[in-house]
This record gives sequence, structure tokens and C-alpha cells, in this order.
Amino acid sequence: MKYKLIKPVNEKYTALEQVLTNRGIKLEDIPHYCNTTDEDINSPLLFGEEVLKNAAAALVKCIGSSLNAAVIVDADCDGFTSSALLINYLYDIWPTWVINHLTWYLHNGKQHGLSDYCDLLEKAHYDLIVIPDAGSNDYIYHERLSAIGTKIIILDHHEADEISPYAIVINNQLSDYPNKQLSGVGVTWQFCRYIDSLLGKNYAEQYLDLVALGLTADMQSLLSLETKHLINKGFDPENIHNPFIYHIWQKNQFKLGDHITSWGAAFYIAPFVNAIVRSGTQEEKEIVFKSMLNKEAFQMVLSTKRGHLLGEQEQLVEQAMRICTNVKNRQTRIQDETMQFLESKIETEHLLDNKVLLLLVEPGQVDRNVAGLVANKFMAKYQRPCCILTKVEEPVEVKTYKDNYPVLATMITQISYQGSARGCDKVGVTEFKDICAGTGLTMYTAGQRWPLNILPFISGVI
Ligand SMILES: [Mn+2]
Repeated sequence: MKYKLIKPVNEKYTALEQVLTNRGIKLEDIPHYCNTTDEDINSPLLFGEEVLKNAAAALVKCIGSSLNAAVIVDADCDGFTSSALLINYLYDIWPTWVINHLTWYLHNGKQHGLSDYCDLLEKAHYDLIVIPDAGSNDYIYHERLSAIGTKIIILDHHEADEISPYAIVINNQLSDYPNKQLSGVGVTWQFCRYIDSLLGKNYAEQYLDLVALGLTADMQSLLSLETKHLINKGFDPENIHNPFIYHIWQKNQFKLGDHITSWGAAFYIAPFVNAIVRSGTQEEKEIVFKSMLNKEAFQMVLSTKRGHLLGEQEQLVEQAMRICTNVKNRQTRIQDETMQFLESKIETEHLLDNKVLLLLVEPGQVDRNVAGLVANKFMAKYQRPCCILTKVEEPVEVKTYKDNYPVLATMITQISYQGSARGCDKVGVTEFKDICAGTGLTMYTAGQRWPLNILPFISGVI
């Protein structure tokens, strides 16, 4: 077998010391690293007391005045767990308000933040909108909503150019909070801990399992002591309380064992949630999200089990488990079919002659929900960057000007490509996106668009 050592073996080290120092942990830090404690959890105050106070005040005012609020659920496992944590937490303290005044929205596709819901939210005129795990850079939508008096709380971990002047932004990347490896669910949990501290309560402790799952799914680095500790603690069997996590653990116990590990969760829990988000119907997504909500998970619903009797009922969380399996199987099937189709394209078009695997397809040939997964597989199999791009034809108006006045407008069809791309560490193309962006020819705003003139560059130059 061919292998390459990360670093030369140090004879004085134990196996554990060698492995951990190879991964960037200093020798003297190893005892601490292997024995993290609650002391490694940061104080929520490190987000800045001012912003926490403003957020808590907006929330308490909304609840105290019995006004309406909405939570925007971000479209991935970290997003689902963040929003579920927040709703569960609020329900513990203010159940009546949550039942009567708190709504949540799931995106139709893989959108993030406010773009798809802003019009609707404007009409509904909420007093408060909370966006866990997204929204930091939705400046224009913050401005539109704040103009009608809606307050916005962002509980996010994504980089943004600036702190929005129209929203209350709690974000570890945009503050002095020391752990940059805390995902949306961690930020949301810290906000709940801050509310706990105001009320002299300890409700947030109940939700460490959701924190562990979201952190794992978002691939936050375990080199961070806080992140590592939260994941270990959250997956401690004594801390598994969430209905979704508990049931999926029980159902897959032969794979997950008696104690969920971050490795186990990354392979046998998070992919189910991500499959639902990518390939589930809106109804399927709703059922799975509800199965993470304490107030919804155990309600009885009409059974959808094969061969069920008329009027037969089952618990929502049981139904959610079946949906997870079905959708994951459906996704695997679509993925296999897509791979087969693209493999034959690679062969007939001799695409392996190029350093970058560039697959250009017609609309409808590749389901965009699996394009990223398939690009990953091809990247690993053929050891080179891979792009799977679908042709987009758009009519554009071209104006001819005379003395600065338009005199003639004609419609032309503009062709570009949109899809998924993956770099390849093994051949030194780590920041593929940046390399492409460096050409000045790609656009990343509305998904990834690739105008025609970048294509020769992609397939040959790198
Ligand atoms: Mn996230």
C-alpha cells in the first residue's frame, strides 16, 4: 500500500501523542485536550453584552406584548438543529406564546436567509423575525423589514462584510467571541444560555444533543476545545433528549453503538437530515423538522405505513424515521443514475484528457440536488477538480445607444452555466472557487454561474 506520513515518527511519543501532534495539538496541551471540561465553554457575554441585551429585549418585548414572531429555518442540518433548539427552548419558558404566536418557515430549496421569504414576511408584518444559522449579509432585506417596524435577530456563524445596521446580529465571526468553530446551533445555544442567566434558569442544558449534532454536521473543527467538549457532552447518552436524535439513534444502534460519536453522527445521522433538505418534498421536510420539536414529535398522525389500516395512527417521530430512510434511498437511487449517465459522458467525450473534469449538461439531465454530491464522488475517484454545470439560457435585452439615448432594443439569448464544483486537495487545488473567481469570469451571487468564456480556462489551464 502506498502511503505518506504527515510527519516523521517521533520515537519518544506514544501513538496518541504522535496522532494528536500530527493534527496540530501541542504536546503540552494533550492532557487538557483529552480531558476537556465545562470550563472550556465560553461565556455567552463574549458575543458582546450590548447586542445580547438588545436581542433579549426585542424577544421579551415581543412575547410580553403577545405579538407575532417567525423563525426562518436554514436549509441544512445545522439550520434544522439551531431552529429546533430555539423553538424548544422558548416553549419551555413561554409555551402559550409559542403555540399562539410563533411560526416557522422552511425554505423550498437550498436558499439561505431572507431572499425567498421577504415579500411574505413584509405582508405578514411580524413584530420579530429570528434567523438562526444564516442571514448575516441579507442587508437589503433587513432594511426592508426594519422599515415596517419588524425587529430581526440573527444567530449566525457565517462571515459577512459588515454588521448589518438594521438587525441585531449575534455572530462569532463578527465579534470577539474566541471560538470561530462554533456553528449556528452553538451560537443559538449561547443566546439561550444568556436568556437563562437573565431568568436564573437552566433550560439550555437540555439541548446539548442538538448542539452536538449541528456542530458535527457543519464539520466544525475538533481542534477547538469548546467545540470538542460540546460534541462529547452532547452525545453523552444521558444528554440525548431530542426525539429525532433519540429515535434515529435507536433505529441505527447497530451502526451508532451505545454511545454516539461525532464520526457516527457525521455518517449515520447528519446525512439523513441533509438528504431530506436536498431531496425531500416540502411535506417530508416539515415532518422531519417537527420531529425535532418536543411539542410536535409525539403527536399522533394518520399512519402512512405500507399496508396501514384506514384511520390507523402513529407517532409523528416514527413517521419521520421512515421518511428519512425513504428519502435517503431515493437520493441514493438518483445519485447512482446520475453517476452512470455522467460516467458514459466522461468516456465518450474523453473528458479525462483534461486536468479538470468538466461536465456540461443540458437542462433536466442532472438533478441539481445531487450535483454537489456527485461532483464530490468524481473528484475523489478521478483525483482532480470536478464541475457539473447545467446550461442556462436567458433572454437579455441589448440596447443600442445614440447620443446616450437608447435607439434600438433587441432580445438575444445569453448562455451561461450553473451548478456545482469541487476542488481537489490531492492535486493542490484547494481553493478552486478562488482560482475561478480570480479570473473575474465567474459569478457566485445567484448560485454559481459560469459564462462560456471561462470554460477553456477551467478544463485546461489549472
Ligand atoms: Mn451552519
